[in-house]
Amino acid sequence: MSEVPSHNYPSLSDNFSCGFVAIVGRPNVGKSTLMNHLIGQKISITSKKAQTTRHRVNGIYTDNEAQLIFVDTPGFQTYHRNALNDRLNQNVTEAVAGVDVIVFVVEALRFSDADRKVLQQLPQRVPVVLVINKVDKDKAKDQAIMQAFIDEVQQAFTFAKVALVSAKHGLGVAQLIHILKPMLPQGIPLYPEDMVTDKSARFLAMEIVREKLFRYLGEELPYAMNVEVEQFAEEDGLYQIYIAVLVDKDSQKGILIGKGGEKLKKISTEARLDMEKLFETKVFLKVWAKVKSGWADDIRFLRELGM
Ligand SMILES: Nc1nc2c(ncn2[C@@H]2O[C@H](COP(=O)(O)OP(=O)(O)OP(=O)(O)O)[C@@H](O)[C@H]2O)c(=O)[nH]1
Ligand SMILES: [Mg+2]
Repeated sequence: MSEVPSHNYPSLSDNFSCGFVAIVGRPNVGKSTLMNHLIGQKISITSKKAQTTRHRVNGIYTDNEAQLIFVDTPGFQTYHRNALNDRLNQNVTEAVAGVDVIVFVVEALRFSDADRKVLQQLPQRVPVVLVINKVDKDKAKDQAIMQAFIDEVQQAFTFAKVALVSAKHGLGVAQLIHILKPMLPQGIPLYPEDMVTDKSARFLAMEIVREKLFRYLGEELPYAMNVEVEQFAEEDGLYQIYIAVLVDKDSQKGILIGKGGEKLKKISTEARLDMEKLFETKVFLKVWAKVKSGWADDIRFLRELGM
């Protein structure tokens, strides 16, 4: 954090705080859904499938007391080893290294070895807030069952605080911000107050297309694909975006395009609507399929994609 004294900035209160909060947890516990609700905009993609998030995404929350810079991370992958998973895990380790607070997310009434392994990766000196998500689930409404669950998780680790939320419904999210604020160092904001992410529109466009692949294609396929922005231009308030979906084989290309081109059309329309909402402008979007085999095991190629 910057050490610049706050009295250089007369418009800010003397005890303004600003800091980084990493959101970590095993795949699919709701980390990205939580971050989107914390900052009030959908900048991190979500889906029912594990390992939706591949990149670190910063979401920025600012009010008149504090600026919280949330770092959404890929779900920590403990089972399968390949170049992509190693890179995802490395992303998580790097993301937690310099933060002020860690938010460790678990799913209500599910605490598995995969969750425990994430806890073992966390650095020693950073305070960790336990966030129990998905408390809207029916079983979680039983107080005795929930208390037993909280006790079980707390036995595995010494948490600084505990919060119960339903990220999907926005429950407990304001309370979580309230818990986090006093845990941050005092300092001036690093970003302008109206900025919600440090990611470019180009990156967000790519992520939105990836989300639609996760939502509209079968179980395995989205993992065998990646997305590349070939062109991104802005003219007279219109965004013109050309995006290639990289697949391993011709057969996958066929599934992506679908009968009569319908699947790809659906993906492209849904993505465009999301982009228009996020960018608050008209978008012309062209999405097409491109065969590039073996990308998930090619470290050099992952680097080219910025992963
Ligand atoms: N019932 C319920 N479902 C939720 C809640 N929060 C998230 N989900 C669902 O859980 C699934 C995973 O959500 P994500 O936010 O993508 O999870 P993630 O932890 O970011 O997943 P990865 O990026 O793959 O590690 C989605 O289907 C969400 O809609 C919640 O509070 N209640
Ligand atoms: Mg995610």
